[in-house]
Amino acid sequence: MNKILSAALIGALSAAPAFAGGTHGGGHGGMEVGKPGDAAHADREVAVTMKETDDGEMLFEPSSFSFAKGETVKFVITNAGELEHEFVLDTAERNVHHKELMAKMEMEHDDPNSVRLDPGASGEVVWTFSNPGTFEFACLIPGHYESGMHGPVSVLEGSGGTFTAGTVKKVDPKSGKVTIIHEELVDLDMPAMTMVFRVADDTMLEQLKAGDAIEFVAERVKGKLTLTALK
Ligand SMILES: [Cu+2]
Repeated sequence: MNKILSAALIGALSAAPAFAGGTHGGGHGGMEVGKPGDAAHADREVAVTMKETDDGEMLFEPSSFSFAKGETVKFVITNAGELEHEFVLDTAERNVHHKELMAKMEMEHDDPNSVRLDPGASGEVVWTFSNPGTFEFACLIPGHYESGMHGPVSVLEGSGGTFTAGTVKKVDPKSGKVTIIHEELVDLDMPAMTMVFRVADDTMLEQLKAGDAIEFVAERVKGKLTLTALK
């Protein structure tokens, strides 16, 4: 009897979160992707462009992001296209679910994790990435996600390491390595020189090109010098 009762209870309990997950709590309190940030205390500002291409694609530029856990980012988003677009930050799972809802009904949001923009308009999302993981930015207007409007946001476990200035000399996507001419690496007790680093996440490579002035955190990960955060 007890067993049957607890099985029923577990059934009821596990059904409840699935149902609750179907509701639409964008931006209220804590989300997995983080929480609304304070623009006055943003750690950095990034420009994002939304547009369509001549061959029918719709896209974001840049197409991926990588941040350190705890960073507050001010996204300055411009719709350079001829259609309405939106920028939504969330988990990929929630974006897919949200997209399905939007395909069924006309929805407009005013949540802090998103902004919807008319052609030619600009807007902002200020967001604190409080949890490590891989998240997603996307446009959930029907058909737009499928046309290319989504990309990964990697939030790397912040080490609290010291940021060091450097200049990118070379990016090698094949080997997953980047060569940086850098200042003294205080945490690693290394003088200024040019060195090859691995990256903690491949999306970091997409953000780097030769000649870029960057600030980065380098750590030994499994004995190898690795970039763990980037500005
Ligand atoms: Cu769009």
